Amino acid sequence: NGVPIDWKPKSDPASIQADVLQNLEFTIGAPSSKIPNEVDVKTAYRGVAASLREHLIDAFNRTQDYWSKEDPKFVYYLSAEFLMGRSLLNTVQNLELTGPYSEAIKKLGYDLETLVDAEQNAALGNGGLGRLAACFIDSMATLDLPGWGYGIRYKYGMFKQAIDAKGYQQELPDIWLSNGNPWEIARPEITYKIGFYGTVDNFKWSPAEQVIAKAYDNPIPGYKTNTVGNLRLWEALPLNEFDLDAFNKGEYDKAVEERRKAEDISAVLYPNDATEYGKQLRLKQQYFFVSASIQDVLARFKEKHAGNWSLLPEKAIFQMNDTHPTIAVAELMRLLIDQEGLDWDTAWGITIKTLAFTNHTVMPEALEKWPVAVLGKLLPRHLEIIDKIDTIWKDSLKEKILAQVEQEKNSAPPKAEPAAKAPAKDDKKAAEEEEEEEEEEDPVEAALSKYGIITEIPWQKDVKVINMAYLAVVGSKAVNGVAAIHSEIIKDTIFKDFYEVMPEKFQNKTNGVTPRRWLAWCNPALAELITQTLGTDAWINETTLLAGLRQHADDKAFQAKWRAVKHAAKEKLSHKIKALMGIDLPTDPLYDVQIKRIHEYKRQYLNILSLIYRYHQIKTATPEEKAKMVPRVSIFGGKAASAYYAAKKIVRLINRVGTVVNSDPDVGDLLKIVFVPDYNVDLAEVLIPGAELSQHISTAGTEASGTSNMKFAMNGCLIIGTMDGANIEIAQETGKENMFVFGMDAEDVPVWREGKRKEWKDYDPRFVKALDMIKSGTFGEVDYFKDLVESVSVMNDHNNDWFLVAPDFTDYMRAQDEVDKLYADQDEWTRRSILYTAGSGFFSSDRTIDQYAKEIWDVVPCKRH
Ligand code: 26Y
Repeated sequence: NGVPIDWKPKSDPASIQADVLQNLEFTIGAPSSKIPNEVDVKTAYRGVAASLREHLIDAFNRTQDYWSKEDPKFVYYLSAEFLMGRSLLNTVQNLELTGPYSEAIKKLGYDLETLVDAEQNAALGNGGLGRLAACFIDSMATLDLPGWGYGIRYKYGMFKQAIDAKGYQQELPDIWLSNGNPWEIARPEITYKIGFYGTVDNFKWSPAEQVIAKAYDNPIPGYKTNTVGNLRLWEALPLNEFDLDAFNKGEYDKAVEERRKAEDISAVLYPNDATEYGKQLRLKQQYFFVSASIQDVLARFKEKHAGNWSLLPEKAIFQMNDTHPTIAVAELMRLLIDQEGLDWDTAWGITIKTLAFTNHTVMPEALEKWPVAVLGKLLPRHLEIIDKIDTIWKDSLKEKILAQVEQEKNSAPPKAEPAAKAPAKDDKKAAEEEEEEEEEEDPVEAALSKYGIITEIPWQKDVKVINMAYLAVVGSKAVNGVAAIHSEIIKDTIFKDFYEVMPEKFQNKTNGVTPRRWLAWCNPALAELITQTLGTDAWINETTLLAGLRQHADDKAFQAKWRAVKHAAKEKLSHKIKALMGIDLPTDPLYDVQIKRIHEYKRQYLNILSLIYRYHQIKTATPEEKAKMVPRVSIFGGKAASAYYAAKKIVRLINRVGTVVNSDPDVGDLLKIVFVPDYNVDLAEVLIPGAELSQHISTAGTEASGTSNMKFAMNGCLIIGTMDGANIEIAQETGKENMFVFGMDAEDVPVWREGKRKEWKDYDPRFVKALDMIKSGTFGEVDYFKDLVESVSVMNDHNNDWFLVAPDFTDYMRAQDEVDKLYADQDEWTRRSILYTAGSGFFSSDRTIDQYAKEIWDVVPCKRH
């Protein structure tokens, strides 16, 4: 029913050209006298985007209509972050309209690449977790899986990073909507009320404050399919726009106060990617988007299946992306009980079939724990619900525990648990003191307390917190880690007790990345060579076909072509850096790249220390020795969280070293060190194709997966890395002998931390030399870098060098020597490069999403023809 849609946007170059012109005038409002040649590039981009939007909306509406009619089970990906990057190229490519659009754009006097560069980055995410969500919705659409992403339409995304003349990181606001957003569809008619604060009386919540959530839809085109999925983002608005009364009394601030307070909720992305930011506004954001999303899903469900709530788990599953959306457990319960009138048990039975949870980290500081006082004030009814979940959950374990305690009484005393991470110094001390004071407890209660969703933090007596990860584990049908090793580690550490009582819930879903954006679209020359070689471009959706490259790896003629493509990508990268920073980079040296958030655990420090030593070697080398050295360009990129001082010092150190090395005439082209400011998705799209070596050197056991490692591998970039996260699986697929593997394993790390550190005095003389150079002022700012130096060189402090920079240094240097040696043999290097791409098929997010769909979601493709 409805109006038959017979108009369809046309796809031939002439029609596209006419359509762009029409959009420039009537959508954008450019004066016809200036069209097309006199409109600026940003305007031209908007005209083209508006035209493409018609194609998108057409396929979007047809897809959503079809899904609505077929009523399949949907997956809803709840994520506080979606790091989408730019859309123009991805849209035109996924819709398979690049040919005609390029031609039409040329006829209008522009070129596609220039317009692509005019787009602002949609950076509504911090790093890996947010970009993963973006890859996932791309794959969902490509696989025709009924699914939507749900998140927040932040007005300001990830801060822009500038590096000042002294090498400091500066944070600037990301005003990404200043040129409009042609890809979104505002839905003023789709709104929900979200309550905060207030009181609960006899289970009835009366919020003291309410805001409106307004929907914006972002069509997500699949590749080689008619399916266009949806990313629905919520904007916060006031219930009452404007207080005219106050305005008339001359109280202008008060007149807009409610609006400002509401708009604050969706104003900024928290630019923190691991350290918990226990701010009330963050919890407000989380509840805001979770409540709006669940209300939205339930409203659609009711339209179709009014009253039949037991059917909900057959029609919907919510995937919670880390702890950020886990208030969903309590919100779904609240809506089912308080609003729909279900009893507790029925609601709980539905809830635990309708939610699933992904963990992305074992770092305790990133696992959100909300103080009961904070959550109870903001969401009093939810606190009641969580409290009851906690009680029932622990009750359900009592019998088991009782039996266990009895058994333990009769056998040996239980062994101590390994600590996931030492708490910070003061916390540690406090915890020990507290341990001493502790009185004898009821053994059953003591054993049960490990399972508590609501707990006391040991170092802050009497402060009760809600462990959101535990709430999610209890309230979900499935819990997964993001790489094989990580999924094992969470069962042994942070969720050990939970795993023991419900092992069937725990799964692994190794991450993946979309081969469209991260190979086919960002590296068209390599894509073309692959297609030629394999005789088909089917690998873009069937990445396992890339394995077909293996048989060409030894072919010298093919190697030469492969090398030429890589060299052209290096040139493109070099031009980009020249344009951004004014630095001239030679293109013959080895291009070595480390790009990711700046973190102690990711160990950019290890990388720069080795480069400092390399600098020393160059300075002291004889001309003969110099002639034998392998020239290298080392590129860093990444943002430090604004309050993470150690990370900021590392940024500054890299920049200081770069300044000194790059201007030292003794060094010449043997070494260049570049810190590219404002690393983001569109820079990654140039950096990754141009890289020959990439560094994934986290302390073993700390990086859950990593996803850029997969992107580099796809683009034929060799990896130097630890046996951590997805590196392990990449090594399996590529051949461990082809990777520069070094450092301690995840099992060795706790052993070293616990005991060996204390006696450890085996500093590598090269490590000592590098630190000495910092200490003696080679890079200036001796005082500023003092604690950074001490953090890896004073071992008597239990917490120092937590990430094992010093003990892993020697093996890292050995691996780096191997890198240099291999680079001198270009045929062998190229052979390996080919093997990386050939072995990367497993790391497509299509594979990951297929596994989620089959093993967790129970969602099947629903494709309109
Ligand atoms: C608590 C809050 C401050 C917070 C905000 C963002 C905590 C964590 C994060 C983001 C975490 C993140 O990006 N984790 C990364 O997820 C990737 C996708 O699974 C992994 O590949 C990567 O190893 C992990 O660090």
